[in-house]
Amino acid sequence: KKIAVIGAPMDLGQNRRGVDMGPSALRYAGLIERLQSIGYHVDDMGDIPIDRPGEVSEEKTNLKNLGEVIKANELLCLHVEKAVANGYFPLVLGGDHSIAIGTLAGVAKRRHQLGVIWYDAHGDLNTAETSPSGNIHGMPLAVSLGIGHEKLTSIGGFAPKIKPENVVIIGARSLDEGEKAYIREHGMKIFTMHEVDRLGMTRVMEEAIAHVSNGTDGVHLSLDLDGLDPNDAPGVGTPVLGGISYRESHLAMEMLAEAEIVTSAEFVEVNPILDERNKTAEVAVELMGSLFGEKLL
Ligand code: DIR
Ligand code: MN
Ligand code: MN
Ligand code: MN
Repeated sequence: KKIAVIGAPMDLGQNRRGVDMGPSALRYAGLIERLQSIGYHVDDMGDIPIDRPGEVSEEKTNLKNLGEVIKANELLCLHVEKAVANGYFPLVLGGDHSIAIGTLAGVAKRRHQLGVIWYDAHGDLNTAETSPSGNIHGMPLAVSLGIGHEKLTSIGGFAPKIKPENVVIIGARSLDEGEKAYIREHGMKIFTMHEVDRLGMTRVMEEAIAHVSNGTDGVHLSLDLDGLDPNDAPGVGTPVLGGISYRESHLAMEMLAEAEIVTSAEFVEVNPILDERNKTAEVAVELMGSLFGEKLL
């Protein structure tokens, strides 16, 4: 099996600088060697270029850095699609979560019934109208579902990329009003922290795996490190107390590995400036080890 590692050092989808160093932090934490030691052929494709804010001309909207975010995601889409076409498992390193727009666009070009696991404290289901912040990192799931600014939803040349019935959100504990309305309206599958506490991660993952495997032709894991508890993953821009533990997250990744359903993944929102001695990147690399089938014995 072959993995294509693609860095997306994007920090323009939110307010905290430093998340653009996420790909470096993940590589420094030993990502490439870790994947190789499990037995994969790993091609590190390096990082896609990201413009500085204000470089790309923009129309006036309340979407921060819209032009730069569009340009980077169009490019990321091309790289991810090419990786899938060449038989690679695309592993995208963020960067803030706005890069999921390009990752999903690229994967969805090749997988028309894509299942998605959204592991996050947030729903990322905002639009320009519902967003309290104007930050595009709070919108990538909505955009991929075909709702939001047309210039975002049309990235890759088609919309929508995914269907609400093929998505499961895990770890949510901070949802804006517009996001709640969308989830209710579409009956989206969601395991908030209440369900994680109540059912336990084993049952949550059993149900989540069954849900995203049903009638799909691939499963994408979009893992926002802020889905984890800030005690375990402090280096994130928008931490929320009461998150998924390190152990629960390992279990979740191990169950995904056993189920053999995941066909693409991204790990986002690692911000080394806010971190404690690269702890969050190290946690992310350990979770990737489990996701890719690392075994103790
Ligand atoms: C908030 C924060 N819901 C927003 N979203 C984050 O700005 O839309 N997503 N942090 O990961
Ligand atoms: Mn090679
Ligand atoms: Mn997110
Ligand atoms: Mn989040």
